Amino acid sequence: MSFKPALVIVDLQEDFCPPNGSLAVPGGREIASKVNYLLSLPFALKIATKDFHPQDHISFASNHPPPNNKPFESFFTIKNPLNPEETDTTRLWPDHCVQGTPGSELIPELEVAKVHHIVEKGQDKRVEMYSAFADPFTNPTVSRSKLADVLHEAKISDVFVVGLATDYCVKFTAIDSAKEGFTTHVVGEATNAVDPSSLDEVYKDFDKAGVSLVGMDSEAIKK
Ligand code: VGL
Ligand code: ZN
Repeated sequence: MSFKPALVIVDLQEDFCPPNGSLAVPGGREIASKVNYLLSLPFALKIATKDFHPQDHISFASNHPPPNNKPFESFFTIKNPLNPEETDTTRLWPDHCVQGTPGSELIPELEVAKVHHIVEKGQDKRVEMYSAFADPFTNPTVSRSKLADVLHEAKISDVFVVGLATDYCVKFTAIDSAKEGFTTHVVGEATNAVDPSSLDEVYKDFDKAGVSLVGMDSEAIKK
């Protein structure tokens, strides 16, 4: 298959960025200049994703009773609403990226005019959906975005993932991209993590999934 790259910019939204984001990732806003540089390159498709939750979303600590409702600290077991035997443990967060709020907007530093498609995710209140492709359940999948269809229709060979956060939505989006059959790369300098101390583990997960971690100067981007 011939080389046809896509750039997927994950969740570069106000709530994930200092100074005012409710779930601000350290250095979140600073990656915009690197993402904009990548947007100036000839990727066949340039896609931005948005975390886009309803106010009653299951990942918000505020929607759970005490004492297990501490943002960042508490965990919750989600059952697949379509198959209660399948469960997943999820971390609870401050309210973030609520549909229609300023926190859900892409940051103004991002040159959004160069983006071909915006993919919204996380709308189903019943499940967490870090991946921009689908929620983690498989049997059956509860919620799927249009991302896989858009990439397959364009006959994309390689997906380059950037954005926020390395250890959550970037990670699961990249791993799902590899599962979808795309040769998948994460451009390290154009991401930042909620918990930078977890990055060694994240990079091992990339390795296991066949996702390559590349630099901004990678030949893979320029070819
Ligand atoms: C994300 C936590 C909760 C992310 C989204 O975009 O990485 N993290 N929702
Ligand atoms: Zn979220």
